[in-house]
Amino acid sequence: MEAKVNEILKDKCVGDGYEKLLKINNSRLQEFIVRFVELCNPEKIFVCADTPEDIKYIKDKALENGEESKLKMEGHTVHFDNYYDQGRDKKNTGILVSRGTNLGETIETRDRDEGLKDIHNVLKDIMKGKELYILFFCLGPANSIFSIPAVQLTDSSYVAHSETLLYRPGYAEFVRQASKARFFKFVHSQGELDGRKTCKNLDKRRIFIDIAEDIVYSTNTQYGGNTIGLKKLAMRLAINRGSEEGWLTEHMLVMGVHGPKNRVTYFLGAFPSLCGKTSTAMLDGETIVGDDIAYLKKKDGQVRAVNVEKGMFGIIMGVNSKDDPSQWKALNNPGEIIFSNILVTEDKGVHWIGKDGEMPPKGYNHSGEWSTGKKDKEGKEIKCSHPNARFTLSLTTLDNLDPKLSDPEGVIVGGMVYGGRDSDTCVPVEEAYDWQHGIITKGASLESETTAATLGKEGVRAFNPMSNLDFLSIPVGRYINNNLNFARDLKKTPLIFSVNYFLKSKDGNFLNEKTDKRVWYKWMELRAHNEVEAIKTPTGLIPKYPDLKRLFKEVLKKDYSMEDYDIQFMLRVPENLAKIERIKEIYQTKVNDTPEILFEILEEQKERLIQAKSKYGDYITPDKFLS
Ligand code: SPV
Ligand code: MN
Repeated sequence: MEAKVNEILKDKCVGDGYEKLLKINNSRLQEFIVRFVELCNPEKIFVCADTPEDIKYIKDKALENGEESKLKMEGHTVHFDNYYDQGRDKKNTGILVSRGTNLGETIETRDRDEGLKDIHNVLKDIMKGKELYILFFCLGPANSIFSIPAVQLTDSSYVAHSETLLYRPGYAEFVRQASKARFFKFVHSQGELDGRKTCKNLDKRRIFIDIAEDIVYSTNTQYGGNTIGLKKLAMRLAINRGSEEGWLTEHMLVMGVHGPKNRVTYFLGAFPSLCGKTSTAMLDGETIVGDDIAYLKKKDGQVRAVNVEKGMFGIIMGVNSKDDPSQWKALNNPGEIIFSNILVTEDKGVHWIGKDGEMPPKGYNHSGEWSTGKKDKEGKEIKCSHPNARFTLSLTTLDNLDPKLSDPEGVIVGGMVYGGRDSDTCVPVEEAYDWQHGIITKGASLESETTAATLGKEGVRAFNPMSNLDFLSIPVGRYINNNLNFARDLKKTPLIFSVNYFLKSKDGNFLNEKTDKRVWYKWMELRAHNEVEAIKTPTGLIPKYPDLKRLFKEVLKKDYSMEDYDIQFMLRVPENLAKIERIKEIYQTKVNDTPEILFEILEEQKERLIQAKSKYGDYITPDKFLS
C-alpha cells in the first residue's frame, strides 16, 4: 500500500482495525478497500475479525443507531425498511455489460461505462459522517472445494448484523489464503435515513452487478434481498463463475428426507420466492441443510451440493404452530432473531399475517403507527405486517438442523425438485423421465404467479426458469445448456421432479392441505431408491394410488381418498398444451441461444398430450394410463 493510503485507513479505523487489515496479505483486497473508502468517505471504519467482541460491537451498533430495536423476548430485535422498499427492486437491479454483450431481454442490464459512472456519482461521499463496517465471509463451508471468500463494505449495521447470522465467518480464511484469494466484493450504502431510520432517497436506489471486477454495488435501499451482498448479489457472480468452471449455482433449498430404516436422502428444491421454499426445507420430520441457495459440483460421478449460507432470511407470513412447528418454536423462544417489517405490539411483542392468536388492533409496523383499517397513500389497506416480512436467524437456532450443514464435501444429491405457484396445470408431484426431460419440462419451463417478494403487481403468471431468472448473469440459453450438460459424465444422476402446492379446484379452493407435501417428499425418497413404482403419463411419472394411500396414513394419519387422488393427479391436457405454447414462444422470441433440444423435447411432450387427448379427452384420470 502507498504511504498516503495507509494513512487514510490508519486514521479512520477504530480500535485495532488497521492491524486486522494488515494481517491479510493481499494487495488487491487493500486496493479495493482504499478505493471505496476514498470514494464513500466514511468518518470511521470498523473491521470485523469474527471474534465474539467484534460481533457484539456490530449488534450493539444496530441498537444504538436505531436500525434495530429490542423486543420483549431475549435476543429478538426488529428492523424496518421504508414502506416502498419491501422487496427486491428488479427495475433498478442490473448487470453491467460492455457494449456488444447481449444477455437477452429477460435479463436487466446497464451499459457498464454509464452504470459505473452513475454509481460512482451516487457513492461519492455517501458515507460522510458515518461508520463503515468491513466484514469477511466464506460462501459455502470453509476448507472446501465449494468455498468462495467474500468481503462486504456497508454503512448499515443491520446489514452487517444480518450477515453475521447468515454467513460463515471468513476473516481467518482471508488471512490463510492471503494473495491467492479469488474473492467476491460488495459495496453497500443505505444513504441518508429518515426519522424512522429507513432510506430517504429511494430514487437513488441502485443494485449494479459488475461481473468484470466481481463487485456488486447497492445503494439507498435496506431490504435484505437488495443489500445483503452474500445473498442474491453474490449469486449473480457465482452463476457467472460456475458457468466458466463447469458447476452450478441454484436458487435451491437443500434438505435431508428421512426414508425407511434411518436412511437419509438429500434433495434440492427450486421455488420462486413466496412459493413454499422455506416451509419445504423445514418440513416436519425432515432435516434442513439450507433454504435458499446451493452450489452444485460433481465428484466421483455424483452430484454434491452445499448450502452457500448458514442462516435463514425466511418469510414469516403464514407461519403458525400447526403447519410450521420448527419455525414456530424458534420464533417463540429466546435466541438471536431479527424480525423485519412485522407488527410490534405495545408490550414489544410481535404479530404477523397468519400468526396463531388474535390480531392486535394497533401497534407499530413498516408504515409507522398502525391500527386496523389504515390505508396507504394509494388507498390500499395496510395489513398488520408486510407479506414479505421476514425473520433472520442462524440455522443453529433450529431443532431440525441436518448434521451435514457444514460438511466440506457437501451432500450427495438424490433428487431435484422444481415448483411454482400454479393453480391449474401441473399435478402435485411428478417425476421426469430422465435428466433432460426434467431440466426442460420442469426446470426450464417453470412458471409462477408473481408474489410480494418483488416490487410490482401480484398474481401474474411469470416465466421463471429454475426459479433463477432474477439472478442470472449469463444468457438464459447458456444457463439451460449448462444445466443440461452438467449431468453428462455422471455415474449416478439425480432424479428430477416437479411439485405443485397450489393446485386449485374449479371453484378456487386449494386441492391440497399445506401438510400434504410431507407425503410427496416421502414418495420421492422412495423413488430415488426404486422402492415404489410409478405410472407413466404424457408429462411424467406419477404416484400410484395405493402407495399414496399408505403414505398419507403413515405420515399424516389421514385417509386419502381415490376421489382426491383422481382430481389431484388428473392430467389436464388443455392447460398443459397451453403451457407448452407459452414456453416455446418465450424461448423462441425472448431468449438467445436456446438449445435445440428444448424445442424437441417440448414437441414430443405436445405429441404425447395430443394422442392422449384423442383417446381419452381433455381431462384424464390416472387409471387410464395404468398398463
Ligand atoms: C427471495 O426473494 O428469493 C429470497 C429473499 O430468498 S431475497 O433475499 O429477497 O432474495
Ligand atoms: Mn430466495
